[in-house]
Amino acid sequence: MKRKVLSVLLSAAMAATLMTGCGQATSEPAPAATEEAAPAEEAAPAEEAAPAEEAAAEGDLIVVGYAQVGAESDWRTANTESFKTEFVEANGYKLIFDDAQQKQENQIKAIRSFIQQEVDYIVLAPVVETGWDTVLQEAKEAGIPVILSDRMVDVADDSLYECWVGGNFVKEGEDAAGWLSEYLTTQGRADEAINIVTLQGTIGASAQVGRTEGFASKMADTWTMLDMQTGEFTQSKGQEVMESFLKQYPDIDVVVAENDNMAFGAIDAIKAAGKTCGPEGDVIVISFDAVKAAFESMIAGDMNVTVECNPLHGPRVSEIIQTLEGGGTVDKVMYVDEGVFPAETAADIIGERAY
Ligand code: GYE
Repeated sequence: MKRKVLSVLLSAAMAATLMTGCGQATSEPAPAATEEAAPAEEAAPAEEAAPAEEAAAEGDLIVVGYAQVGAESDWRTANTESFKTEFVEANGYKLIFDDAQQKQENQIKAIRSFIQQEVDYIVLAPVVETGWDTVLQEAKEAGIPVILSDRMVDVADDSLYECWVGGNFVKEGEDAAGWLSEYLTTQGRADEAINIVTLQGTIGASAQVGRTEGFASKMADTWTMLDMQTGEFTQSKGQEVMESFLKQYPDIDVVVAENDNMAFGAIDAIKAAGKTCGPEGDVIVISFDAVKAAFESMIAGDMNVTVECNPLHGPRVSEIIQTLEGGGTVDKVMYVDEGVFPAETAADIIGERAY
């Protein structure tokens, strides 16, 4: 009962602090449960033993298990921070956080352990899309709602998860190609043969699948995709793959890095090979995420554009949980609005970037 009162209070606070841009926001939390006898409960006798009070307070917390992908990128770090800041006792939560080091088997283990611990909610940022049916069925049978955040799952039965909130990766890929098309036109290169290589994210991850697909769907006739290989969303692997691309292909016009960290690695590889990149350079660098370091890279003249992907899902997932706690319903799929930031905007925007 106390927990319900707390959740109603939180819902109001949450509504005020929610980030703008969370597309179709979840439905409003259920109306305040005014019939809840908050004052009687709040007026606990002062002499009540402290340990008992603490135990009661802990029992009131909403326990959330977060199966996180890993710590592979700046985006991921910002995402973890967002959850750790939001899911704190002061907001009525106990967070059990698990870093799966980019391995699905670790995420499956984490989910099973959350089920064993009887958490109230499971939040999953699935490393890849497939292979979740069994473990999500186990969560369903245990009566624990699963909220997907960031990446998507590909399951036969979509009742295995409550909802999903994240970026529109296909649109991000389309936006990247759209930017390139316009940029080449402004450079008088619209009819030129353009050679492209792609550093893909973790193969089978929604962010990889969507960005690759979105970009491919907008390829101009004059563009050739020379090669695509995974850089696992990490800077070191991005650098390594770009080094081998540069050895294999003497005439690369564009590198599409499916996240900023791989782009940073690619930029290092390009420079090490004695080439230049960015608006004044030999190779056009297109990236995704729009983390602060990408703006620094654009200001330094190395990167041409970054397509935004917002990682601050903590408050969004919290709002979803509060809505469900209040008996409300949420949309099954919730996209976050995202922008495109070319190099010429970087100096003006960098001050606003929080991560
Ligand atoms: O682009 C990348 C991270 O799934 C959107 O994962 C996320 C991606 C993000 O490692 O930097």
